[in-house]
Amino acid sequence: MAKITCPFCFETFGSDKVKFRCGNPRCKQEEDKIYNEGRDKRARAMGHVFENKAPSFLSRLTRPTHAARCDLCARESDKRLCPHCHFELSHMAGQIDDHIIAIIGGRGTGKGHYITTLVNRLEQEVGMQFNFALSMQGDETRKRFEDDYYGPLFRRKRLLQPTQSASIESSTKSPMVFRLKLQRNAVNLSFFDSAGEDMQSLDVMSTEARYICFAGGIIFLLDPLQIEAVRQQLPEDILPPRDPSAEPFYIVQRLRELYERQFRLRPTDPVKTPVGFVLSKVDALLPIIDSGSALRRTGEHFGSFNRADAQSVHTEIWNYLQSWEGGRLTNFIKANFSRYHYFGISSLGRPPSGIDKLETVSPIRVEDPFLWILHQLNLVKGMKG
Ligand SMILES: Nc1nc2c(ncn2[C@@H]2O[C@H](COP(=O)(O)OP(=O)(O)OP(=O)(O)O)[C@@H](O)[C@H]2O)c(=O)[nH]1
Ligand SMILES: [Mg+2]
Ligand SMILES: [Zn+2]
Ligand SMILES: [Zn+2]
Repeated sequence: MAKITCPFCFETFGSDKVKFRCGNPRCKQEEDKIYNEGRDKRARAMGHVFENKAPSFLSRLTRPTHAARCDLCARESDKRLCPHCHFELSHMAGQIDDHIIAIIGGRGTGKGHYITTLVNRLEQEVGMQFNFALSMQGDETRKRFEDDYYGPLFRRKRLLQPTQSASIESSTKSPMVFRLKLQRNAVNLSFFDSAGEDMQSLDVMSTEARYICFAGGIIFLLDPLQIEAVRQQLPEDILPPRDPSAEPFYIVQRLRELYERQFRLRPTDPVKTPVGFVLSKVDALLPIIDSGSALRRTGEHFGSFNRADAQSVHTEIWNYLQSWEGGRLTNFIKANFSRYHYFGISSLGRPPSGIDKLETVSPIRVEDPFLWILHQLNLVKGMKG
């Protein structure tokens, strides 16, 4: 029997235990207490929830329980729910691999813009180069991605709003689920966009951002515009206000502590989850970095992860961090994480100018960290370059 781990409450259960939600608008609409409980939602009528009553022995053997008949109206429904929290599971949950990708980092480091431009790149050029097909799973994901990410940035050409803490906005705790079709197989990717606000304390992180510990890969954004040595070299009008809570060094330490707590790591055990440490907003750095910098060209991953190119970015970013932060960040990372890589990206391609509409969105290297994680998960090949 296939096991499913719910990407909302992280309980694991057999696929025969799933419940269903009736999709017939004329069937009974009822308050779903279990759904509301985990989400601090006000009562609203939703489709009737029912169990798949004793599927026949034969049908169990021949096919997984994809759909079941409603006990009230007899209409078939394929909306499968986690039995513990009533999260709507993706179609193939339990049959294809699920990977959780957590995007974390302090307030205003650029996580929201990153996810939006990454998905857009994956749907376009990168998708073509790798023969990927990306699709969204479920109405919640489609609506949220359109309303909070794609719509504002690409249709209305506006900057995104700060993400609300998961303690007041429960959707922050929910993943956006994508299906990625690769050349030979398909996987579900659950993207979690965290609120920088929730990264400020270990207790909040461990309750509101528990998914981090279940992640198969972490994209950790660092804002270079919060690094003092960088601020001194750049014109003031492109600098965001100082925010000590976005300080990368402290958030990296909290991430480490989170793993120690959750998995009882000893101080000498490294975190083994792949973590891409990603310098965001590198567009703003172009005036002060080397003219031969790798950040001025593209990653050239034509169907496989370009390791040589990634290595040159890694070394370059390591060097910058070393000279700006004096080694405390890079040394801490080296001592505490065993699979990590440095990257540099820009989602917008140029510093946004105040309240105006964005003229263009031309991302730099946003796919690099993501492709590296897929490579770490053995989903895409690497090439020496
Ligand atoms: N120069 C430059 N600025 C950027 C870029 N991406 C984001 N920003 C700026 O950073 C601000 C914050 O970006 P968000 O993506 O909302 O940051 P976040 O990490 O999601 O922040 P929280 O939701 O508060 O955790 C934006 O309003 C932009 O002003 C970029 O690629 N280049
Ligand atoms: Mg955000
Ligand atoms: Zn659940
Ligand atoms: Zn019904």
